[in-house]
Amino acid sequence: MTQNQLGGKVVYQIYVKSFQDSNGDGIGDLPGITSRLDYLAGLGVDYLWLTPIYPSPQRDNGYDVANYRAINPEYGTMQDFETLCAEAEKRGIRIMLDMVFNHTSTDHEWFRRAIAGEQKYLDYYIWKDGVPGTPPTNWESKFGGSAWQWEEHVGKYYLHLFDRTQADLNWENPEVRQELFDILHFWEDKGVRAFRFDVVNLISKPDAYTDDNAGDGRRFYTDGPRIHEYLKLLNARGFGKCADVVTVGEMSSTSLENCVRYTDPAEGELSMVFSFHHLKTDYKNGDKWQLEPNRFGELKGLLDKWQLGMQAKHGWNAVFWCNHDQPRIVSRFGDEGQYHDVSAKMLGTAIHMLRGTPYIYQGEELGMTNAHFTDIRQYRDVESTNRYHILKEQGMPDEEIYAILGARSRDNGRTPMQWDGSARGGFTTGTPWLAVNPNTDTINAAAEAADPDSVLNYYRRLVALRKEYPVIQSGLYAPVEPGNPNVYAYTRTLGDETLVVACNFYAEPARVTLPAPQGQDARLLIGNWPEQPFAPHMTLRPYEAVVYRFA
Ligand code: TEU
Ligand code: CA
Repeated sequence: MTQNQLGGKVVYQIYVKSFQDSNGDGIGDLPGITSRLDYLAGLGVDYLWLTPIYPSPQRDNGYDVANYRAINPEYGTMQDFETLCAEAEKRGIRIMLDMVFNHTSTDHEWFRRAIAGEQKYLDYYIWKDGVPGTPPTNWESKFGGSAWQWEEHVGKYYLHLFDRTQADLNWENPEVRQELFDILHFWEDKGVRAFRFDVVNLISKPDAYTDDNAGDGRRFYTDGPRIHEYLKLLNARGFGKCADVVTVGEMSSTSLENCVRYTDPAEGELSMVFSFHHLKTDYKNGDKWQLEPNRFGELKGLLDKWQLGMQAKHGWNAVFWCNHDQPRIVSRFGDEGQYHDVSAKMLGTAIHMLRGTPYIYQGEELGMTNAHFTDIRQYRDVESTNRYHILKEQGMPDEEIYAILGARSRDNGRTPMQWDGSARGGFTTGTPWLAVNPNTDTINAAAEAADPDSVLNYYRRLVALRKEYPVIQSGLYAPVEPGNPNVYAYTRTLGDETLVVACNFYAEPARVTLPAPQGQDARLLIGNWPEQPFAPHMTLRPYEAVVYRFA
């Protein structure tokens, strides 16, 4: 698919476990998704990215895959999957599957046969000599603790960049690569034409394993030595033969230079990438577990840098605020109180007018907020529960830990979808696997569908505008007032058409100076406050967003 075509698409992410339960067991499932397709078609989205749907012990909610060619029985059957695909297709929607190819669950047959001593499968993973208690290097797992686990049956350590039940695959081994490409073929034979590749820039490990004296080890394996070679192989052998396949790589701690190469069509690697630099401007010293007010200037600088850098060199961004690993954006950069709705709409505007392919994460289109749990027993996420214990051991008082988890835990983004105002939000008739946010009584799809001024109806318009205006799909991006301390503004230009976008990120009125193309009329395409006419010097109201089109 060309970048101009990608610019006309919108992807909706479904966290399967939390979207819609159909059988009362408290766990979202595939028939549940099928039952909500009309809602998704009404939003106007083109692709549904489903987080992993495969059998898994669920230590990391499916990112620990035990079998890549089947459906987790909790989520349904292969027949349910085929029904979902067919019903989606009737509505012009395609399914995007999540491929976790950096690691498998230690419950996967390959790992089991490895520890049973089969050499073929030992070579599927990364083993290093050592003695118990002294790991081969000081690398840290992204979920806390060492990245190495002693395996007594083998008498060696294996590498796990994530949980100890997520063993890293050995991409150096051509048999491993072929196995993974064959898995893509299996799903392509079922008609799947879109894939998201989990942490795919971590698959190429260094030749030598040495201590990292300046960090957690990531500099040795992030965008690793053979990464471009592997992605070219993945493309050529895995999906390159399918026409119109769409791929997105999740890139952990990556660089702009690498992302240009990952997505330039001439390189033959991926369609687009997720990068996360713009979601770390409220981390202190890069540490997610230390709270700090958002550095707005840095956020703007990063958005400008990635928009300009990618467009200058044929790169293509996935543009987004939210996913299942991030807190809710309205709680983070917006307002949960009096400005809830306007701030949610402003944040949506800032993303949806950008160059790239926008992603909407379930519930974002409703303005869903963080969960703010206050008891560790309410948390389910392995990263959050690990961190709780680490902070506790450091002597941090509970109150402080809950303030951190309440702002940063991945479970904030994972509470069940709020379909209606009933106690369980219409998500389930049983006990939900993770508590429903009590604010489902006011923030929910049923109420918002009935309110023309809701966040949901605003998101519908944002999606519809992208379909209608080529300038949104493929116009050139240029920053406006990069030094403005309160307003993020930019233009998009295509031929003699110009869009002027301005977003006030604060609860106080803010001044902005906007460019006014000569001899053309300005029309407000969308805004989140009662309309004010365009002027070169404007005062934006709290969290106001405006998009003017000059033509
Ligand atoms: O996440 C990769 C990743 O590095 C982060 O988003 C990570 O979860 C976060 O930084 C921790 O603070 C992907 C998946 O999206 C995530 O859900 C999985 O847990 C992870 O890979 C392992 O498969
Ligand atoms: Ca269920």
